[in-house]
Amino acid sequence: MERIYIGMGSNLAAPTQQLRSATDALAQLPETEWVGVSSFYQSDSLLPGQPRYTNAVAAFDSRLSPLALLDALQAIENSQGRERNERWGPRTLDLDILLFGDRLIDEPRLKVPHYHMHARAFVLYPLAELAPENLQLADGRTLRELLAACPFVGLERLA
Ligand code: ROI
Repeated sequence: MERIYIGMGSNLAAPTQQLRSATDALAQLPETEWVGVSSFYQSDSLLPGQPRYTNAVAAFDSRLSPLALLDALQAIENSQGRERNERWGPRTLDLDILLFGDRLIDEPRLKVPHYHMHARAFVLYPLAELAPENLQLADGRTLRELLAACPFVGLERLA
């Protein structure tokens, strides 16, 4: 079993509901033991002109392979109405593999740790609710160090 962290995001069609449905779907993945989900956080889109996002992080232990998990995540995205037209466009549901145990994966379909997680408050703060602060990310920096360099600005934690 490897500990996996998934970043979830939505900015269309009732984002909070989208993340709740996605959480339920993740908790039912085969060969997987559920750990938990963070609080939900709202923030402005990094790209102007899009609705605000709701983001959260989920954690579980799994025996699925990384690509089998990626397929399962894309099936969940599609079942929740994800349309893949413009890159970085608004979306009903985005599920990203942030960390997969301590693996470094560099394949055409999948790069882990996730590229942009190191500097995004809407990933790091929910991750910190679930992961130990001494968790090491790819380049050897710890979650604690990344949080220290990433102010809690523009994030609104939902009740
Ligand atoms: N902005 C926020 N706040 N949350 C996201 O998940 C998110 N995802 C994206 C872009 C458009 C970069 N902006 C985001 O893909």
